[in-house]
Amino acid sequence: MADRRDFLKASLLGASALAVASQTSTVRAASKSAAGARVISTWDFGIAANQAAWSVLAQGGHALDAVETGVMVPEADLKNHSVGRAGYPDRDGHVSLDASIMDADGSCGAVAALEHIAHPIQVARRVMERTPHVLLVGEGALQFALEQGFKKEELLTPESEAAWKEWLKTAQYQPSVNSEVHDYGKTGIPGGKGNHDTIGMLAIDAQGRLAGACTTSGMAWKLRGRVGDSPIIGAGLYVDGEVGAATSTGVGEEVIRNAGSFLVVELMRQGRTPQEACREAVMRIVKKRPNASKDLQVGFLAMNRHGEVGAFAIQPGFSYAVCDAGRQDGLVPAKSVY
Ligand code: SD4
Repeated sequence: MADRRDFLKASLLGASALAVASQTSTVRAASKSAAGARVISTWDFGIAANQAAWSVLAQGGHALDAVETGVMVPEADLKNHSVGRAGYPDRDGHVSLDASIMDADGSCGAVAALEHIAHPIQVARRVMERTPHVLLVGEGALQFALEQGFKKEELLTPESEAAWKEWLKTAQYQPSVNSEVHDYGKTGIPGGKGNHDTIGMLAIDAQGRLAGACTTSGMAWKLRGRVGDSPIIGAGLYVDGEVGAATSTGVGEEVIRNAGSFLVVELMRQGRTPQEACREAVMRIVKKRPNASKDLQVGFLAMNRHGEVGAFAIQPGFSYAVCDAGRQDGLVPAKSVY
């Protein structure tokens, strides 16, 4: 009897050991197929977004699919008031969204001032893949999204509406270009807790393919029709498979003025590391507008074609999330001018 019990016990142990072994080999197989893959994104909400992107990369998936999947996480997050659904509205109470997506070969698509569609990044990808254009805006972007089968929804949540009404009480209806500092930052520090804004995500997959995505509700309480850097290819996002990729967060007007993400990629092309390139692009902004820069935040995030990453910001507080086969929840504080 004892022999039989021992035999059964040994068999069960063997079976569970086999199950563990086969699980381990699945994990190993996944990380083997994901070797060299990496995804990075702006701010701490990037951790959850990266994990969604990683679920694509870990299966050996394409960087473009990974970044689209990843940024849909904050787009759907009702607690996030700066990306997608539940984003803070413009001065007149309309939630209007900007997004762009770009592949390593220069294919790209974007939407700006898009209302009523919860996942603008998906519409941006459709612009890229199903039209001869790069950027659709406003009513036309909405019309295209509806033709593509996206659902028209009210994106203004009661919480965002209440925040907007609170703002109206004291703002005298004046839009502020740097609302992250003055209006919704509890600490008053740009990039501080409660100040998080755009998600820009860059990925390299196991086959060495780069891609990027960027999505935002833009500046809170902006003028109706205002478009930031995020949907402007070369400003809020740029990818060149031969060199690297860059994205930005912060005051979009400053990034557009300097063609920021394009500049970061070009600097990497000239031999700068990702961090050096981000720093130089930040310094370009500061040099042109030294006084204004004391009170505004811009952060760049970059990845080169070898998967090396770097970032730099004007103000302290900017951080970025990193996820690869070694670590899925890394958060790195970026260096800054001040
Ligand atoms: C914009 N860069 O619309 C975006 C949003 C942002 O702090 O990051 N705001 O300008």
